[in-house]
Amino acid sequence: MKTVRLTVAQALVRYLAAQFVTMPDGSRERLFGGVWAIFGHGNVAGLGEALQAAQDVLPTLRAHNEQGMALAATAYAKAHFRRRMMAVSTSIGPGCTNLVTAAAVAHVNRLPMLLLPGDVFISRAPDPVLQQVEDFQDGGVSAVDCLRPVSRYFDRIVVPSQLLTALPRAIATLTDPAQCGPVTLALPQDVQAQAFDWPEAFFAERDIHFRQPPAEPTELAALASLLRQAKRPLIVCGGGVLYSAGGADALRQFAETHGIPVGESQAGKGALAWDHPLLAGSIGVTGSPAANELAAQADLVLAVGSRLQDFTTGSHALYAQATLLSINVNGFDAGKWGGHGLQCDAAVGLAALSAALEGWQADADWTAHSQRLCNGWRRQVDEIVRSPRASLPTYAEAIGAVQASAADSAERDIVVCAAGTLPAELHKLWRTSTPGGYHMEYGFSCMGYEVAGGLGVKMARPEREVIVMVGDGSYLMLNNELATSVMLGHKIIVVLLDNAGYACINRLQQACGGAPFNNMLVDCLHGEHGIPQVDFARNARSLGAEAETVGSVAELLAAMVRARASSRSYLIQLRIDGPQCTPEGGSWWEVGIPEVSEREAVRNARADYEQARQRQRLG
Ligand SMILES: Cc1ncc(C[n+]2csc(CCOP(=O)(O)OP(=O)(O)O)c2C)c(N)n1
Ligand SMILES: [Mg+2]
Repeated sequence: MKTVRLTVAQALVRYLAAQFVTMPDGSRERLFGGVWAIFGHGNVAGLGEALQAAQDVLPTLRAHNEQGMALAATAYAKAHFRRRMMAVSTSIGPGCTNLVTAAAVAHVNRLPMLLLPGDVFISRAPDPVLQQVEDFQDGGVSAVDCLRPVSRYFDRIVVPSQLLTALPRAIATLTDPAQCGPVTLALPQDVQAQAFDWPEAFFAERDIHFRQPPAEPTELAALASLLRQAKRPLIVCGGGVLYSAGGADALRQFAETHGIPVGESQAGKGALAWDHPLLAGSIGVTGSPAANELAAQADLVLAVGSRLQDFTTGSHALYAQATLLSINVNGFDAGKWGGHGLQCDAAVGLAALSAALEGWQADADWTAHSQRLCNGWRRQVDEIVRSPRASLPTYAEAIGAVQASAADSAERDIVVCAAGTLPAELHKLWRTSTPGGYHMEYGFSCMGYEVAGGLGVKMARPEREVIVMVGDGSYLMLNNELATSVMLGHKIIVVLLDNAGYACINRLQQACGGAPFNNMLVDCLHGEHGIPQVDFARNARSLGAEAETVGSVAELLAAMVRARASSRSYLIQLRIDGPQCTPEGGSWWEVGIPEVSEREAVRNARADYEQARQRQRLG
C-alpha cells in the first residue's frame, strides 16, 4: 500500500480539501468553502502550520470572535442550502467555549459545520496547561466536552489512525439530510503534531452525493388515503422544502395541482414566491391573518419539512383539530405530535404523493376561499408598509422603505435576521420571489447572529444584496464581524432599528401581566450618567464601515439607495417606535405565567393562559 507521511493536522486538511460537490448550476466546488480560525495555543502550531500550506485549496479566514465566525459558517451553510459548508478552528479554552452558542444555532437549525477545537495534551505531561479545565473526577474531560450536546457527531482524536474512521463519519453526518448538524473533532495539540503513514488512497478526490430518500409505499398510501378524505387541506411549508433539491418546485406543483393553500414557517418562507395565488403568507405565532384563518378552518394540515415548533403551530393550539400529516426526511420530525409521517425527501415525497392523488383536488370552494384570503392579505401588506402608525417610524414602514429602495428587491435582496421584533415583522411583511431571499435564523433565535450571519450569507451569495435588519439589542450583543466584512471585502448593508431596548420582550412582559422592567433602557437600573445614547453609526464607522443616521422613512429610502451603491459595508441607523408592531394576524404562544401573584394583571393573564391551554393538541 502506498503511504504518505503527514501530521494529523496535515492529513485532516488534505482530506477536507479532497471533498467535492456539484452545485445546481453544474459547477464543481470544494465542499468546504474555507476554514475560519482564531489561533491560540492548541491550534496555531499544529493545524495552523497545515492550513498555511493549503491556502490555495482551503482558505483560512480570521474573524474577531469564535461565536461570530461560527455563526458566519452556519449562515454560509444555510445560504448554500446545506450543499457547501465551512470548518472552524479554535484554541483549547475560551476560544472553544465561545463556540457553544453558535454550535447550538447550527444544531437546532440542522445546519452543517465542522468544529475543530484544539484540546489539552493527551500525554498530560505539561498539565494543567493554560486554559485547561480540570475535572476532579474524570481525567478525560476538557473544555471541548461542552460541545457534546450540540454536536451531531463528536470525536476526540487521541491517536492518529482514528482519523481514518472519524473523518468519513464526520463527512457522512455533515452531508446526510436527516443527521445533518455540527460535527466536532477535538484535536489534542500533541496529537495534531504527530506524524503517521497514511494510505494515499485516503486522500483521493471524492464527489459527495446528497441523498434524497424516497417514500415508503405503505406510508405513502396511508397519506394519500387521508388526503383524499380531506375537504379543506392546508400545507405548512418548512425549511426542509428549501434543503431538498427541487423541493420548492415540487411544492408549487403540488399546491397548484391539488388546489391547496400554503402557509410558510420562518425557515420555509421563500419556497413559494410572495405573489403566488395560493400563498397565504406566514403561519403561526407570527402568522398572517390569512394563513392563521385557514389554519383554524382546515380539516387536514400537511407539514412539509417542518420541525413543528411552537411558533409554527401556535404552541400546538392553532390547527389542533386538523388531521396532521408530516413529510420529513427525519423520522424524529415525521412522527411528531401524533402526525401521520412520510419519512422521505420533500421533493421526492411530494411528487410521489401527487402521483398517488391523481385526479383528486381540495374542495373548489375551499381553494377559491383560500385565494381570496391570500389576495386580501397581499393587498393589506401593501397598505401596512406604507401607513404611519406612530409619531416615530415603525418596523413595518422601515421594511417597506428597504424594499422600495430597489425595483428588483424581491429577486435580488437577501434579508438576514434572527431575534427581536423584526422576525415577526419580516415573517409577515418581507416579500421575496426566490428561495433563500429570506434568511431568518428562528430555530435558536440567537441575538448576535445578524451581522456575523450576514457576512456568511454574503460569502455564499456574493452576487446578491445582503441586507441585515437588526435591533439595537442584537447589534450591541455581537457586531464585531462588521470589521471582518470590511477586511474581507464582503459588503453587507445593516439597517439598525433603534428603540433603546429590548422592545419585543418588553411587550411580552406586559402581555404576561408584568410591569415594564429591565428591558427598555429607560426601565433599567442606571447611574448618574443616565441612559447612554448609543451612536451606532459612529460605532460602525470605527469598525471600517460606512454609516449614516437617518430620521425618517423617506430618509431611510434615500440612504438605502446610497448603501446599495456602496462597495463597502454600510450601516444605516434609524430611531423607531418601540411599542408599535404590526397587530394583524398572529396566534397564541405558550409562555409560563405565574400561578400566584400580587399583580392583578398577572392573575388575569394566568386565567387566559389556562383557557388557551385547553385548545392544545396533546402528544
Ligand atoms: C443570545 C440571546 N439572548 C437573549 C435572547 C432573548 N431575547 C430575544 S429578543 C430580545 C431583545 C431584542 O432587542 P432588539 O434587538 O433591540 O429588538 P427589538 O427592540 O426591536 O425587539 C431578547 C433579550 C435571545 N433571543 N438571544
Ligand atoms: Mg430594540
